[in-house]
Amino acid sequence: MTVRLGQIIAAHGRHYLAQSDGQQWLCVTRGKKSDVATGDRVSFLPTSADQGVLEQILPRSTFLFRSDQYRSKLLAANLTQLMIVVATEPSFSDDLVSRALIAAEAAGIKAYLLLNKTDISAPLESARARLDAYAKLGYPIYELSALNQSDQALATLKPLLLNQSTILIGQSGMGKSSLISLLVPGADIAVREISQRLDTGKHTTTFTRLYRIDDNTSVIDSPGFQEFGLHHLTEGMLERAFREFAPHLGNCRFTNCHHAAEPGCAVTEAVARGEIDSVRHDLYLQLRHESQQQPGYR
Ligand SMILES: Nc1nc2c(ncn2[C@@H]2O[C@H](COP(=O)(O)OP(=O)(O)OP(=O)(O)O)[C@@H](O)[C@H]2O)c(=O)[nH]1
Ligand SMILES: [Mg+2]
Ligand SMILES: [Zn+2]
Repeated sequence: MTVRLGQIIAAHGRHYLAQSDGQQWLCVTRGKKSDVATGDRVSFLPTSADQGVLEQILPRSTFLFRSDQYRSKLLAANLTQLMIVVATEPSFSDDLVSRALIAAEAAGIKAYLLLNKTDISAPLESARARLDAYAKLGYPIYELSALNQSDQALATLKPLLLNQSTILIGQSGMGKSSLISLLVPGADIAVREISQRLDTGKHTTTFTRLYRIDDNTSVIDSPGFQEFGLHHLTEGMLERAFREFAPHLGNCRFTNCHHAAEPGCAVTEAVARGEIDSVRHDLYLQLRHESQQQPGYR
């Protein structure tokens, strides 16, 4: 059989589901190589009517990583944008939202925030107030209710997704899969089928899954996360990922300034004047600390 081209639409352990011409193929990698991610464009050699062996990963336009002290994990490849889903209830973590934004900046992809479950009115105002900090940084925020105002949610999302490769990420229970099933009717069923094929046997979101909406539009559902390590980002990547630092970079007294305790640091001076949120600067220091904790880093 001849080699085919496809896109990875789901990854679980060392099993991958590739879509090629509307058909799905359960693929494995040769040997131990397993740096394949959802969204990857691949070539594979069919070994039966619906199975194959991955040959090559085609060059990626973008890649989104998270990492801990020991290794980094490719969450998805070839994205153009990331939507962070938060909700009125359960409450969301600002630390995680900020980390996801930093990951998007580092990957060079656009980032949005979606506030879901606006039908739950009691916590709505405080959620809005908290999100205002991200709006001030220039990140667009959209309000939705996947359950109670699904038509409106669709009308909001569709134009944002058009001709983009989008991933929805966020903590568990925020409503990522609910939004996806509005966009892709039958998505629930597809996940259940894939769970069986990839042998997870679970119905909740346990792996990333790409849904193709049209030739140029796709959306990825991902499992909720409880932490978002960014150990792989270097200091230089970090300072550029905090977009509000940009006007100040290059104005520090020392060219190799770490923006921590150095005299004449333009960034910490901006923090002192209230132009940069001190919570964000603290996160920068924390991430810088984490990036230095890499004993056996690959
Ligand atoms: N009230 C209300 N509930 C919602 C809304 N959207 C989703 N939910 C509920 O929130 C719960 C979690 O929704 P999911 O879509 O599974 O959340 P998720 O982000 O995919 O969660 P994980 O897969 O665990 O990461 C479900 O019980 C949904 O019915 C909404 O707009 N309003
Ligand atoms: Mg889900
Ligand atoms: Zn500085």
